[in-house]
Amino acid sequence: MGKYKMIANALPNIPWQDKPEGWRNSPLWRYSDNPIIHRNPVEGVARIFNSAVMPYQDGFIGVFRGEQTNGVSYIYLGHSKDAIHWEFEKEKIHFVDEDGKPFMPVYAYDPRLVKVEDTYYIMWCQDFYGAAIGLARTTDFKTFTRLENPFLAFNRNAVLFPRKINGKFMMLSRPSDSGHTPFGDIYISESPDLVYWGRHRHVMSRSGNWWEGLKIGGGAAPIETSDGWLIFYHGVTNTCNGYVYSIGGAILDIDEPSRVKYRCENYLLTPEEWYEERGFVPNVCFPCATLQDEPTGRIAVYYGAADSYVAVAFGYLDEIIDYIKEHSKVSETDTELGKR
Ligand code: BMA
Repeated sequence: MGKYKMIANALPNIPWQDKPEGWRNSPLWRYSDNPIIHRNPVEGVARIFNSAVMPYQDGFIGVFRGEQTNGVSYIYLGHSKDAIHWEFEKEKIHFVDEDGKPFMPVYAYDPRLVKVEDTYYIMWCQDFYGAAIGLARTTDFKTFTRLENPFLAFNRNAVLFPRKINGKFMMLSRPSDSGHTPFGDIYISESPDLVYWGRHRHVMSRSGNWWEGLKIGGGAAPIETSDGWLIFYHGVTNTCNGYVYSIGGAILDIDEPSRVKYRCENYLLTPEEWYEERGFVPNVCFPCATLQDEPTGRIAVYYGAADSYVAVAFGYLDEIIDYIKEHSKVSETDTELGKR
């Protein structure tokens, strides 16, 4: 029995590797066989990265950002027995609209995958006369019903919470522009039905910490714990050689998640390995999903690396929460309700 509890299922087949001897400076350590997805994984797809996975039936399923050889990103479905070796469907996901008519976004990237009650939801970035949030639901991973644009352009990095809070769907998002967005803070919005969204509140802004001083954005779906919602997000700094994307951690209030309880002033992972530092876009660790096993407190974080690969890092819930608390630095704009 750990110090903290996560409200999650047992996942005895979670991919796992013990912490390497002498590992320091983070409660997350990398899988030694990273990256788990290499270049040219599917015919017509040059790179798969920034992708989300989850347990499904007797194995795992995932939605993957596949950048085609023509440079346009779409979402591809992948299956795996062990969440490390993945097989991808050759055809990109074909959505239908709510009337059952085919719907193909102009482009689709950075998908997240979240199960709320009995339905799986995919959130991604798509064109709505500018970069905006795409949203679809499926119950069988065969029919994907795209819901109408939940938010106005310009917005990205949408992540649903895995359960309703006070009877409402909750979604993190990051208002942006349509380009490489040189700003950005995390907000939350609620909805009774995934159609009408409101009560928009500010969650947290980029901070004075160098690694997240330019912009931040939601990453993996929040994990419910006895201490609040644990989130892994991305934080970006600007250097003389371009942006650097690191993984940060914070804990949000369980009933009022626009309030940040703890926020780690240190990154949890920053580009250090060749597959993070070198690639189509160098220096990117971009978290999009986690797997977790309640009884052991094990967490596997899935992240895109250098816009070229998918990689995995591991950690224990107790160590992650302790580390975030030990290094927590919250500002007033973090802890307040955020409605101004
Ligand atoms: C962001 C997004 C991500 C990407 C990152 C680094 O704006 O487009 O998909 O990983 O830039 O290129």
